[in-house]
Order: sequence, then structure tokens, then C-alpha cells
Amino acid sequence: MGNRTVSASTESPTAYGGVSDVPILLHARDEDEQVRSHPCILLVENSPTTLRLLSKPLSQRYTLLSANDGIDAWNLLQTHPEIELVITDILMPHLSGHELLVKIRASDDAQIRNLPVIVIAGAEDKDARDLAFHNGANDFVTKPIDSTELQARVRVHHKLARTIHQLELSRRQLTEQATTDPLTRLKNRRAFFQEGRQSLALSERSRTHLSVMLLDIDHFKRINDTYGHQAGDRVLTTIAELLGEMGRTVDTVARVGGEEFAIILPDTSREGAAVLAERIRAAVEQSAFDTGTEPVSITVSIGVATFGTDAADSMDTLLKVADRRLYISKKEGRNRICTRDQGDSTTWP
Ligand code: GH3
Ligand code: MG
Ligand code: MG
Repeated sequence: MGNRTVSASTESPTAYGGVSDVPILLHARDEDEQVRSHPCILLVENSPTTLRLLSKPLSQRYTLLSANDGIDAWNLLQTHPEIELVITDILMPHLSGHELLVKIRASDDAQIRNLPVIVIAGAEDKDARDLAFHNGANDFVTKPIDSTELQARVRVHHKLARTIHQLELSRRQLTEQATTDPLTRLKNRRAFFQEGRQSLALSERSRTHLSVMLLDIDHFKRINDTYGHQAGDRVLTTIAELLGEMGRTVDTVARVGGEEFAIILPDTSREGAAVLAERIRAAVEQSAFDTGTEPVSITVSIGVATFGTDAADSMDTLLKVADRRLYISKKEGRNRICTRDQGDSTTWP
């Protein structure tokens, strides 16, 4: 029947008063899929008798960990991320159930902070219930423990917590999909504007420069025509990696068009952006790109616009100015950068 590891409080298997017949970790098999995964529950209870009463009805469906008091429980929560629900008594030595609850709800770790917590409270003890509720308890079970009620409450809260967790996961995946370019894994155009607006607002507030670099691969159509679309894709991915490596961690690199990339450079002046643009231009020029058959050389043209220097106060206008300068770079022969208008396009310096 596949009994698994026995685990317990952070101290020792006899941590709750040396009661040798108390099951430290119990579980049993079940056919239900959710049950088969034996979700882990932490029982925080210093009375061996109550612990037995809690363990028995739950041991068929759940993996149970137990702790003597709040401190013990807190330590287990740090080391056992598989814990999905906590059942805690209130009166315990060292750290009470109330204090444990407060610690859980204030945790920096969202997984711990959002754990469902069921508090064991005396039926008559309204003040303790009120306080536990105030501190963020999800539910209560009363002493003497009714096993059916306990099972029902655990089941409901566990299921709810899993559903919320799964929704959050899907939400994150959807956000990731909506903001990521599937080929290069860089941010897409939409994410570029989202982040750009935030960075720009920050620059406005702190009165710092912000530069936007727009980069377009020269004669990229030829790569596709000569080596095929797949080779073209490989070049795009390599360029994306190169750009990611060359920027700072605060810089946002995005693929904003077929063979067009943009980088947001917070706190960067026109001169600073020009230095980075030239480094990128030179690095691309000196790289050999794998096409699957033979290595190929490519070049890029770059346009730069700077908030605080150019007459542009939105992401849209900054990108337009950068695009205008990119066009100048193209017109003047490609493989160059342009950071100002009036045809002042140069290969830096
Ligand atoms: P220029 O120097 O003027 O920029 O010339 P270019 O050939 O790079 O520019 P053009 O706009 O004529 O062609 C861009 C090419 O980029 C055409 C298109 O097939 C290719 N392209 C766009 N997106 C992708 C993609 O996802 N994968 C591949 N392999 N090619 C793409
Ligand atoms: Mg283009
Ligand atoms: Mg191009």
C-alpha cells in the first residue's frame, strides 16, 4: 500500500511528548486523482490526544506533517513547500496559533502567505475565534473534533486553494504568452509599449533621460531568399541573444517587428545610448551567423531617440523619432547608427 516516508517536527520523531504510538506522518491510498497525489497538511498541535483525533480521519487522504508548536510549524513551512493546508490549535507553548497565523499572513513568500489555515477553537471561546478570524483564519473546527466535519472543511479549503492556485498559474501563463515573442522569447511589441510607458513615467518623475534604440537587420530578405526562412529565424534568435547579453539587466529588449528590435534604456542619455548602439552595431558586424549551411555576416542599422533631449514625450513619439533616424541610417548606406536628425548620421564615433 505504498506507505511513504515518515516525517515530523523539526526536532525528532518523538517531538510531541515522546508518544511513540502517535503516527508522525500518515497516508493511505485512494483512487481519486486528487487524493492519489496525497496533498500535504501540516497539523500544529501540542496535545498527543488531539493530534491523534486529527490524524485519524485525515490519514486516508493526505500526507500529514505535525508540529509541536508555532515555532516548530514555522520552521516546517520554510522547509516543506509541499504543504498545502495548515490546521493549528491556538494554545501552544513558545508560539501560539494566533501568532503563527499572523506570521503566515505576513510572510514574504506568497505561497506561505496564501495557505489555507483552519484553526481549532473551543465552541465557547468566541474571543479566540474572533481574533483568529481577524488574523486571517479561513475556517474553524471545534473541540471535541468531529471527524466528518473536519474532513469536509479540509476538503473544501484544500480544493478552493488548489483552484485559486491553478487560476493564478493560468493567468501568469496567459500574461507571459501575451507579452512574449514566441520565436526569440524576447518581449513583444505590446510588452515593449507597456514597459516603455512605465519607464517613461519614472523618468518624468525623476527627471532623468531615457533612450529608445530601434534596430533593423540590413538586407534581411536576402538571408531568407538565399538560405531559407528557417535560417532567417535562426539569425533572428541569435541577434536576440546578442542583444540580451549586451544590455544591462534594467534594459528592456523587445522584438517589435519581423526583423526589427527595440531597446528601452532607462537613465541613459543620447551619448550613452550612442555608445551602446555602436557596440551592438560592431558586435553584429563581427559575428558569424549560423545558417545551417555556411556562416554568414550580417549588419544592422540603428536609430536612437532620447527623452529629455529630443522633442518627444511619449513612447509612440520616441519610437517615431528613432524610426526616422533608423531610416536615415538606411539611406546613408546601412551598417550605421543615427542619434540625431538633419542627416547627421555617423558610424560612431
Ligand atoms: P533593409 O536593409 O532595407 O531593412 O532590407 P530588408 O531586406 O531587411 O527589409 P525588408 O523590409 O525588405 O524585408 C524584411 C524581411 O524580413 C522580409 C520578411 O520576409 C522577413 N521577415 C519578417 N519576419 C520574419 C520572421 O519571423 N522570420 C524570417 N525568417 N523572416 C522574417
Ligand atoms: Mg524592417
Ligand atoms: Mg531590414
